[in-house]
Amino acid sequence: MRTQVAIIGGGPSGLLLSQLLHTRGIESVVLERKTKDYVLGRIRAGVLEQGLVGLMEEAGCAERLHAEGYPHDGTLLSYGNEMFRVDFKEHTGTPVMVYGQTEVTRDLYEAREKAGGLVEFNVEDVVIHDADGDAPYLTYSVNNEDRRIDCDFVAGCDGFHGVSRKTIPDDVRREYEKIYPFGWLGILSETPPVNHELIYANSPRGFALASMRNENLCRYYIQCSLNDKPEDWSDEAFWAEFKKRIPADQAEKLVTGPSIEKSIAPLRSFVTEPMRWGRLFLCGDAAHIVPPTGAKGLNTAASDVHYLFNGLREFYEKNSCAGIDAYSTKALARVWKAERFSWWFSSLMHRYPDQTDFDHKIQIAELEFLRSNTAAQKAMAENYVGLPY
Ligand code: RFL
Ligand code: PHB
Repeated sequence: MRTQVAIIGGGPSGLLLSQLLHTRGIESVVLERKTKDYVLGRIRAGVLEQGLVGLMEEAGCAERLHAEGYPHDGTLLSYGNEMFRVDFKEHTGTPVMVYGQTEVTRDLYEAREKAGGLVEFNVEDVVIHDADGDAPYLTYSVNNEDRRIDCDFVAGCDGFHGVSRKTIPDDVRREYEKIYPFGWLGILSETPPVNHELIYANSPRGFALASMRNENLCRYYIQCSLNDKPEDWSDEAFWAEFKKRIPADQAEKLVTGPSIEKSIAPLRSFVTEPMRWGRLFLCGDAAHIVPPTGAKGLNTAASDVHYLFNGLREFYEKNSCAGIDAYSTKALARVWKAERFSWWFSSLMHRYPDQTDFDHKIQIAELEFLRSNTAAQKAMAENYVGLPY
């Protein structure tokens, strides 16, 4: 088989790139290791920047997002029983959109299917060949049958554990990593949100986050130990702990119910450089990971897709390599700013195992400065709603 762009990974990055290329008549094939149901079963991000909303519009996939998503003009930050609001609309003129990654992925799959786009599921043993030459190709198997795709370019959209990043030779690739000494235990429950905007809570017992998907579906998180397992936490234990970490007046109005999903995610900051090797381009989690504080993971994947899509368009429509040559530098410049913001927000809101009383006082001082300082709120709001592409 031959295509113009072979895309490894049928998560949001790979599907969005494929659909955007389709709008410009550029062919692609998506290879996905899992089944569609498995991909759609993963509960992940919930907050979209306007940049991603714009890309979904450009891809012709934003109808449901606009009908069912919730624009949020601000967020709440609490410490103990104190709480204040950062107004995104006032400081940046822009809201964020609450709409789950699962729904984004579902909309993209639907669009690819409608357009007759090829997505191969259950692919195994994908190997990228000759990415540093002019005629790259992929080999892989489906149901023990060997297959090959020849292409002009390979987009590595295969997440943190994919094959793409590791295809870049060790002497070319440089990795930067920070592991955090805790995880997030998240639950999904069919209950009304405790508040109409998100609450990020710094409590003496650790971080908590009240988020949502719709008026009867909540996503709540608490900071937990890396040794914890989801089955160690009964729903009752989760709710009891969550209530202790948010302000008392919020805890009082919290509606609890059975969890319909419960999982633990470790927190990591990670960047690989460069994001291009020959005709292979890395996008999204394949190239970088952020801790979820600030909801930058999916949104940073989207900005990579934007730069790569425009680079490929320039290649096919104007016969110019300028965009693809600039891809890694442009993408990384924005990635590092999202890394900085996620690291800063994580450091501000979590309880670290080796944290002293002094360190805690500094966190509270910084929260109080943020509470009272317009410039600090504006800087936070600009980062939260997403820096320009
Ligand atoms: P994805 O979503 O990981 O998709 C990659 C796809 O590639 C497939 N794949 C392969 N396919 C073929 N061959 C191979 N060898 C392959 N290896 C892997 C995988 O099956 C998968 O379908 O990466 P993508 O598209 O770059 O999208 C990035 C986002 O998913 C990610 O940044 C966010 O979900 C991060 N993230 C969160 N971000 C937020 O903004 N807010 C959150 O609350 C949030 N929660 C999370 C998260 C990431 C998590 N992970 C990765 C463990 C919670 C978790 C648990
Ligand atoms: C979510 O709704 O899953 C979510 C929202 C905001 C974050 C992280 C996760 O910062």
